[in-house]
Amino acid sequence: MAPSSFHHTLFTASILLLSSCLSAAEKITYVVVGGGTAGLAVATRLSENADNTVIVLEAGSDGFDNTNIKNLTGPSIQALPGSSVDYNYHSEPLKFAANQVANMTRGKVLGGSSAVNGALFTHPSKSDLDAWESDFGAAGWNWTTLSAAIDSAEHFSTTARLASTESFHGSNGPIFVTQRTPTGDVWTKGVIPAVVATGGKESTDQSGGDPTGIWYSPKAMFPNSTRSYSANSYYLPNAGRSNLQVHVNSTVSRIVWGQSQNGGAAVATGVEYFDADGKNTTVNGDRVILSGGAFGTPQILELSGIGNPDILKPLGISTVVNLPAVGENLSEQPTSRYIAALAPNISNAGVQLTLNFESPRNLLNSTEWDKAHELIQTAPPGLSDTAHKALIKLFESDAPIIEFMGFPNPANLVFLPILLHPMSRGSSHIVSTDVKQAPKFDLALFQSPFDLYILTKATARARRFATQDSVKPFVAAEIAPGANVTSDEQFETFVKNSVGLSYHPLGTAALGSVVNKDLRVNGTANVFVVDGSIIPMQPAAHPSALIYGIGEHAATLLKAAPLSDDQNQHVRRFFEIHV
Ligand SMILES: Cc1cc2nc3c(=O)[nH]c(=O)nc-3n(C[C@H](O)[C@H](O)[C@H](O)COP(=O)(O)OP(=O)(O)OC[C@H]3O[C@@H](n4cnc5c(N)ncnc54)[C@H](O)[C@@H]3O)c2cc1C
Ligand SMILES: *[C@@H]1O[C@H](CO)[C@@H](O)[C@H](O)[C@H]1NC(C)=O
Ligand SMILES: *[C@@H]1O[C@H](CO)[C@@H](O)[C@H](O)[C@H]1NC(C)=O
Ligand SMILES: *[C@@H]1O[C@H](CO)[C@@H](O)[C@H](O)[C@H]1NC(C)=O
Ligand SMILES: *[C@@H]1O[C@H](CO)[C@@H](O)[C@H](O)[C@H]1NC(C)=O
Ligand SMILES: *[C@@H]1O[C@H](CO)[C@@H](O)[C@H](O)[C@H]1NC(C)=O
Ligand SMILES: *[C@@H]1O[C@H](CO)[C@@H](O)[C@H](O)[C@H]1NC(C)=O
Ligand SMILES: *[C@@H]1O[C@H](CO)[C@@H](O)[C@H](O)[C@H]1NC(C)=O
Ligand SMILES: *[C@@H]1O[C@H](CO)[C@@H](O)[C@H](O)[C@H]1NC(C)=O
Ligand SMILES: *[C@@H]1O[C@H](CO)[C@@H](O)[C@H](O)[C@H]1NC(C)=O
Ligand SMILES: *[C@@H]1O[C@H](CO)[C@@H](O)[C@H](O)[C@H]1NC(C)=O
Ligand SMILES: CC(=O)N[C@H]1CO[C@H](CO)[C@@H](O)[C@@H]1O
Repeated sequence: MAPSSFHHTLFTASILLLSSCLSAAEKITYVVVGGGTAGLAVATRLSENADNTVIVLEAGSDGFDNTNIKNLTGPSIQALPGSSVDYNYHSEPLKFAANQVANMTRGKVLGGSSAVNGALFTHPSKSDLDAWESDFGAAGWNWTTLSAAIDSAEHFSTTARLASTESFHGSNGPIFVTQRTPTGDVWTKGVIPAVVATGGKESTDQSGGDPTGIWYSPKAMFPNSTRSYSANSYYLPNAGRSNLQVHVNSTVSRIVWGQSQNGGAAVATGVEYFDADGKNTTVNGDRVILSGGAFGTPQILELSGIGNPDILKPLGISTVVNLPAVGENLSEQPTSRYIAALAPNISNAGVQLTLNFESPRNLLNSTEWDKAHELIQTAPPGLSDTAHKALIKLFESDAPIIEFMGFPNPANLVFLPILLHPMSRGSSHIVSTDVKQAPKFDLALFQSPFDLYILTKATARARRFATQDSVKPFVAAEIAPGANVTSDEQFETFVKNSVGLSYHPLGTAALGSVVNKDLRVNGTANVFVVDGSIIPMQPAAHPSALIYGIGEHAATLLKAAPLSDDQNQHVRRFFEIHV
C-alpha cells in the first residue's frame, strides 16, 4: 500500500517534472483504473521497467485479512457473494428464463474477481484464440501469442497420481496452479468411466489447445491449497517497488480530457476519483489503462463520454467519442444443474473439481446435430455478423461446446453443465452519472433458442453419466431435475427455470469494435482497455487464465510502444484492423 501520507499536490508536480524530461529511456506514468485480475498483472509487469511510474486505483479495500478469500473450500467460497467484497449487482429480469433476477457477483476488492472466484485455471482452446485474429481481425492476437502470455502468468506444479503434461504449462509465472488428489472414488471409479462408457473421453491435460475430455482441472492455488490471485501473487511480492503505487478505496468517476490534437483523437490527462476519504480528486498520467472488468470498464467509458450518444445525451453527458459498441456485445455462459444424493458413507470432499469438455458430435446424435445446426443459422438481436460466422465455424468444426463441472460436494453428486459458446448477446449501460450507482445489465440469456437447446441436451446427458453402472454404487436418488422430468419439454422448462450464471461476463469493450489491436480505445490517443471486456467471443474455458494472459500481453505491447505512438494517433488508424 502507498503510505497514508501520500501527498497529492507534490505527486502531481513530480509527474509534470517527469514528463517534461523525456529522453531515450522514456518516463511514462500509467494510471490503471481497477486493481483486479488483469489490472494488477499489467501494473506489476509495467513497473518492472524502472522508467515507468504505475499508479493503480482500486475501488475496494485490500482484503488481505479476509480468510474467506484465502480459503478455497466450499463454505469460504460461498460466504463471498453478497459480502462487502462483492458489488452485489443484479440482472434485469431474464425475459427468456422465466423473468428471474440473477445475482451477478463481481469482486470489489484488491484482486477483483480473482479474489472471489472459484479459482479454476483453465487454458482456452486453440480454435477460440485463433478466431480473434482470423475472424475478428485482431492481428497478433492468436493462440501462439496468448498461450505464451498465459504461460508467463502461470507457475504450475504437478501432483502425485494425477495426469498432466508439463509442457502445456508455464512454470515461472506468479500465479501458482496446483492439482489436488480428490478424496474417495466417486470420480476416479464412478464418473470418469461413465463418461468414457457414454462416448466421452478422459483427458491427460486440457491445457494444450484442445480441452476435450474429463480431467482433474487445476486451480490457482498454492501447494497448501490457499488461493493464489493477482493481489497476493502479482502485487504483494512487488509492493516494495517505489514506482508501483496501489491506492485502495479509490473509486474512479471519469477520465479527465485535455486538448485533442492530430485529427481529433481524444487525449486523456488523467482520471478523477473519490479517494479513501471520499474526497473528489484527480491524478495525472501519460496513459490511462481501464481494467474495471466487463461491467466497470464500459461504465467508466460511458461516464467519460465514450459510447452511444443515445445513452449519454439523456444523462447530460457530452459525447467525446461516438462509439456505440461500448457496453454492447455482453456475453455470459449460462449453466444448468444435475444433482443426485450420494449413497451413505461415500467420501467426496476437498477442493479438486473435474471438468469435462465435450463437442457437438459428442453431445448430440445426428438428428439433434441437424436441429442444432439449423438453430445456429439464426442470429439473435445484438449478435454481430462477425461473431455469428465465427460461432458457426466453431460448431461445424466440432470445437468444445459444453463443459460439465463436477464438484466434490460431501453430500451430493453435482454436475453443472456450462454452455461454452452462447449466441445470445446482452448489454451493460449506465443509468446515472453517479459512478456508485449500478449500471443496468441485460444478460439476454436464452434469447437464442440454440443456447437453450444445447443446455437442455447437456442436462439430459448429465443424467446419463449419473445412471451408468460405474456410478450406481455411489448414488442414491436423483434430486434435480428430478424423476418427474423426462420429456424434452420438461427438460427445457427445468433448464429455463433453474438457469444459473458461470460469472463469466465478457465482451463489452471488444477487440475490433471498441479497442484496436494495441488495446487503444477507438478515437482516443492514450486510453487503453486491459481486462475481460476486450474478449470478442467466449472461450471454451473459465476466463481468468486468459485474462491474466491479456494483462501479460498488454504489458508486452505497451512496454514496446513509445509515447510518440499516442501523439501520432489518428482516428484513421483504427480502420487498419477493422475490416
Ligand atoms: C463468483 C465467481 C466465480 C468465478 N469462477 C471462476 C473460476 O473458477 N475460474 C475462472 O477462470 N474464472 C472464474 N470467474 C471469472 C473470473 O474471475 C473473471 O472473469 C475475471 O477475474 C475478471 O477479470 P477482470 O480483470 O476482467 O475484472 P476484475 O478482476 O473483476 O477486476 C475489475 C476491478 O476493477 C475495480 N473497479 C471497477 N470499477 C472501478 C472504478 N470505477 N474505480 C476503481 N476501481 C474499479 C473492481 O473493484 C475490480 O477490482 C468467476 C467469477 C466470479 C465472480
Ligand atoms: C478501506 O476501507 C475499509 C472498509 O471501509 C477499511 O477497513 C480500510 O481501513 C480502508 N483502507 C484504507 C487504506 O483506507
Ligand atoms: C478452510 O476452511 C475449512 C473449514 O471450512 C478448514 O477446515 C480448513 O482448515 C481451512 N483451510 C485453510 C488452508 O485454512
Ligand atoms: C441474491 O442476493 C440477495 C441479496 O441481494 C439474496 O437475498 C439472495 O439469496 C441471493 N440469491 C441467490 C440465488 O443467491
Ligand atoms: C500470431 O501472432 C504473431 C505475432 O504477431 C505472429 O508472429 C504469428 O504469425 C501469428 N499467427 C500464428 C498462427 O501464430
Ligand atoms: C500457503 O502458502 C502461501 C505461499 O507460500 C503462504 O503465503 C501462506 O501463508 C500459506 N498459508 C497457509 C495457511 O499455510
Ligand atoms: C469533482 O470535481 C470536479 C472539479 O471541481 C468537478 O468538475 C466534478 O464534477 C466533480 N466530480 C464529482 C463526481 O463530483
Ligand atoms: C459488437 O461487436 C462487433 C464486432 O465483433 C461490432 O461490429 C458491433 O458493432 C458490436 N455491436 C454493437 C451493437 O455495437
Ligand atoms: C436422437 O435422440 C433423440 C432424442 O433426443 C431421439 O428421439 C432420436 O431417435 C435419436 N436419433 C438418432 C438418429 O439416434
Ligand atoms: C417435478 O416436481 C417438482 C417438485 O415437486 C416440481 O416443482 C416440478 O414442477 C415438477 N416438474 C414437472 C415437469 O412436473
Ligand atoms: C472509430 O472511430 C471513428 C471516428 O470516431 C469512426 O468513424 C469509426 O466508425 C469508429 N469505428 C467503429 C468500429 O466504431
Ligand atoms: C464406516 C461408516 O461410516 N459407517 C456408517 C455408514 O452409514 C451408516 C448409516 O448412515 C452408519 O450407521 C455407519 O456408521
